[in-house]
Amino acid sequence: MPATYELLCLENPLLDIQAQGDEALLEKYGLKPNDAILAEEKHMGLYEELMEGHDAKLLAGGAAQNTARGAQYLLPPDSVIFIGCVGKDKYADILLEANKKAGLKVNYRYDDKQPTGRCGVVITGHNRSMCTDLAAANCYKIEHLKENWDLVEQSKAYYVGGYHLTVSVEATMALAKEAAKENKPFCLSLSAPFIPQFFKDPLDQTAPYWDYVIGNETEATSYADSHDLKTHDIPAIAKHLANLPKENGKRKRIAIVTQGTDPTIIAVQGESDVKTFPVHSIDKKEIVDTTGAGDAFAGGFFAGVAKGEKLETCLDMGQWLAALSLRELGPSYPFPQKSY
Ligand code: 26A
Repeated sequence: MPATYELLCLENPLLDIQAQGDEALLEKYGLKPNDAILAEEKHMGLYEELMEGHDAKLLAGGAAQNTARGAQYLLPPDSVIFIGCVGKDKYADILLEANKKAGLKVNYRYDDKQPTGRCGVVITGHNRSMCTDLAAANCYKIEHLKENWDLVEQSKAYYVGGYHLTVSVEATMALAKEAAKENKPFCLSLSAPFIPQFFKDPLDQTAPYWDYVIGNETEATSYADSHDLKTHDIPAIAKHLANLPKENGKRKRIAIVTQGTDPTIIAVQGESDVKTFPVHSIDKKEIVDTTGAGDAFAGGFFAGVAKGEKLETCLDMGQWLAALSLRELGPSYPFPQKSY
């Protein structure tokens, strides 16, 4: 079957409920200023409180869905498809609208009972605390992937957000194994410190299949701690990730660790030198919101991979898209479209 999509992305389609907060709000819900967590019962009041008392904006979110919109931004029409589970509600319509605007194809499964997942994003200064009630997103099952396996076969590369390890390890592994079997690139993001910390075993199960593994410095150090690497040196951690045992010997693994405004670190399997790559500098005054900057970087980077660009160009495309996203509210990209 001829390949139709350059990239298939799987993870949690979420609606971001984003607002300015303060210490009192963080304290009320037991949130750290800069974090991403799964909501518990005690957090359920947060979403309404953000909407009613804090003038929240409703924005399309979900980390890998942001990356998918980002990759599509840089690729010809109909290059990227995103899959995940939503509810039958107006929140799903907001996501569809944003995806349509970005030209992103989706194959949502609609759950009958659960509403679309929500991520409360509480901004305090330069920090943002994210608290996710997965709801329908948590209902994605391997059967849904199997029912749509033609899309998997029609895609040339797979990107799974590590956040999906909280939902379906089976679906993640099915894509990972298919990638190795067909010699297609399989990309995984570490997503948040709690993934290497509390989902270590599922993460380790996917590790042999990573052709690309991507994360930021806090996720890399969380990985180092949970795997007892006894170092917080980012280049050393990146090198470790790149050189873990690998299933598909036809591709060298590439590990990418972003560090905010500090240079991005890249380690290639079997290479002794770790590369560093500067970010695109942007005037502090121009930064509207950092939410989703990492997702944007991944989107730009994998658009480059899909185009077959050399590593330096892929990195530059990632930095370029991240800089654009920093100038927008939430995990968004500017329209009318800018070209790289
Ligand atoms: C399972 N969890 C916690 C999550 C997320 C998530 N996306 C998927 N699963 N927690 C936060 N996000 C998304 O991260 C983006 C910023 O990088 C938010 O929806 C936000 O758009």
